[in-house]
Amino acid sequence: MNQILADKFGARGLGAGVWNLGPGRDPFGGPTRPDLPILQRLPLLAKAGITYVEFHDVELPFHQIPAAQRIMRDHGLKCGMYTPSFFAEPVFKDGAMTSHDPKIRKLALENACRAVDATVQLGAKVMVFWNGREGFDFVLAKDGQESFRRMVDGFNAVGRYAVKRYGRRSPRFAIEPKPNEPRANMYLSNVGEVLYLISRLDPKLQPLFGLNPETAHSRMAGLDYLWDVEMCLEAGKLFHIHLNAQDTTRYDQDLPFGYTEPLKDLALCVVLQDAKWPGIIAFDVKAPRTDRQEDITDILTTSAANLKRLWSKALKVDRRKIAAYRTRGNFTALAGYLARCLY
Ligand code: GLT
Ligand code: MN
Repeated sequence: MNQILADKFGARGLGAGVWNLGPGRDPFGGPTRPDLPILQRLPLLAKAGITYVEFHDVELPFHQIPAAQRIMRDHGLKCGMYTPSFFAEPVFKDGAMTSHDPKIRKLALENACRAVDATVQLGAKVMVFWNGREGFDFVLAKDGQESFRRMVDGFNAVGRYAVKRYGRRSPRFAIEPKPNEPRANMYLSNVGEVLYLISRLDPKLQPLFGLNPETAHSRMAGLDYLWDVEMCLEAGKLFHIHLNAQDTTRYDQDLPFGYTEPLKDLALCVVLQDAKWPGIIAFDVKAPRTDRQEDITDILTTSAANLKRLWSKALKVDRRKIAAYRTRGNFTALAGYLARCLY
């Protein structure tokens, strides 16, 4: 699998988060499987064909990095990205960088800086920020303009820390948009909003900031994921990618990549191939509650198999035909051509 990706366009391999292999909790019920210790999940990820693993700070705290690195070395794993968890702890219940409480904003900044150190220590090139609790459930609960300024100040402060401490070795920061869940309304809800935020950061730091668009998050908002990726590419801001699937606009499902909209996923592969995407192809999927412990990696092997199939088919899509359909304005026929390539 990884060879196919590498041979054909230089992508560095497949990624997945340790949280993808959870114990099957959902908002209405507790675990359905044993909660595997994080370090024990690493060999499973490797066995499923993953070469780049992703962690939150709460999953891999700084002092456990050496232990993780030993296991990673033994299993041929590298770290694809690291991310501070600004959503799990009660202290961040009303946001981290956008909290009203300056002490909480300070704590968020300290966590983010420690996550920068961990990212460097783990040799990852990217640190992700997901906007988990940044947002509001009730109108006027926050002053939107003030919240925006707090995010600008927060991201600037993290960027300044990283540059001061690591200079050109600083990781890059990929902000991951999501429209809602857990908050009713989340700040940085879509790609356009994040691009706007980046444009308001300190110009010297802007090159360090980009995006991590996720399939399900775009589709939850009723937006087209491919256009979101194309916008990131056009802006030179596609820093990371989280692929999965989503069954229309409802709660975040993190289904296997390629499951719900394979034709659009085929088109995504075409765009990534043409862009010569040099990064990791990372899945952000969730082993469903109904899968048994021994089947917990099915979600990853299914995603990887779907990607492999779609990737090979995308290589055969005739780009000249696409251009001709575009020129003639035969868009329905173009859709038919893509379907022929797929089925
Ligand atoms: C959380 C979220 C994901 C993010 C993770 C990184 S956490 O699971 O649903 O989309 O990528 O913080
Ligand atoms: Mn994600």
